[in-house]
Amino acid sequence: ALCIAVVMGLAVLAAGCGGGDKKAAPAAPAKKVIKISIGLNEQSHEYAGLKKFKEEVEKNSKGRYEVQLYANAQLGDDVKATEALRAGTLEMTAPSTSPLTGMSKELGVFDLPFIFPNSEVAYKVLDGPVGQKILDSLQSKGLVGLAFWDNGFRHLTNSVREVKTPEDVKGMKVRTMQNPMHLAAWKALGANPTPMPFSEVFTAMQQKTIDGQENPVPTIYQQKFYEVQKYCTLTGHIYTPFVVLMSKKVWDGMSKEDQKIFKDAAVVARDHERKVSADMNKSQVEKLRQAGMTVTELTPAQLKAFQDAVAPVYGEFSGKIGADIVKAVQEEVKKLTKK
Ligand code: TK8
Repeated sequence: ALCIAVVMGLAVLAAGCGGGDKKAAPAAPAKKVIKISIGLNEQSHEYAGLKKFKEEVEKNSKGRYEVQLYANAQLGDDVKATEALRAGTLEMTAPSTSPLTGMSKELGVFDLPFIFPNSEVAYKVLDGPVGQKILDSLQSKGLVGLAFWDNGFRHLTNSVREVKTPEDVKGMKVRTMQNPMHLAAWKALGANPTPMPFSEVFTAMQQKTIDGQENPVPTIYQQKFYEVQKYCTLTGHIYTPFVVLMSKKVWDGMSKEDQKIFKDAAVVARDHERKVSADMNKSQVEKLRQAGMTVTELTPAQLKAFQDAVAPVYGEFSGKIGADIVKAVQEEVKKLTKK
């Protein structure tokens, strides 16, 4: 009966049932472990950001925190990992915003096709007051958004044929993220979209249960999608950010100083991650070609055909996302592109 405490864990057991006459040296306070999980692999721009984040947190907390990194959806895909944060069973994750619009409708503004003309404008909106407002909307969902990192402009790949026009995607089975706007956009183009978590995509392409998928160049290259996809068209149809999230339960248990360490680290790492992503976007189009892919750049007229085909998505979804937030982003974009 004495050692019934064993069920309460080893520490209790050691303290309660040990010899008791050895004087233990004052123990150093235990490091607090923060686990952070992502879906991409260790070669990704996102993982480069995580390494920087870890370095910053551990340095600035003088080793009081240990940040453990998990790639390849080891602790769950975007939706599962985010749910674990809400439950308080995982500390951090950095998913794409798109599969989370069921939890927070405001995030859906990024899923409107062609809403950002380029990364610079996207970064300014994401890092400015509108982006902050969207991050704040996560608090009521049990999530604290620390920063937006770069996932990037998404491009179509497939194993069937070269795509230059919407007609070319007719009937094509395209995997999308679990997001209603992505589904609507691909339906509008005449494709046959299938939502699926990221970790299942490679195998689905290999087994040809899907013909294609869409992701930014660094992901297509680093995840070796060229091994199972022959064609890539630089459609750039949607810009998706990553959002660096912490469980609100964990966040609320931290001192103000520690909260600041994490917030600052997410911002420093963001700038590093975006730089790595930009470099990869620059160098890896050529690498995809060298790996045997046919990479197609669209003419402005060809691109316009895609833009026109997906334009109805705005009418269908703006109200659901929140007309005010859609307008706020569009106005910011307009201001920033004028200069
Ligand atoms: C990784 C995903 C990925 C995203 C996707 O967890 O699902 O296609 O682009 O980066 O978030």
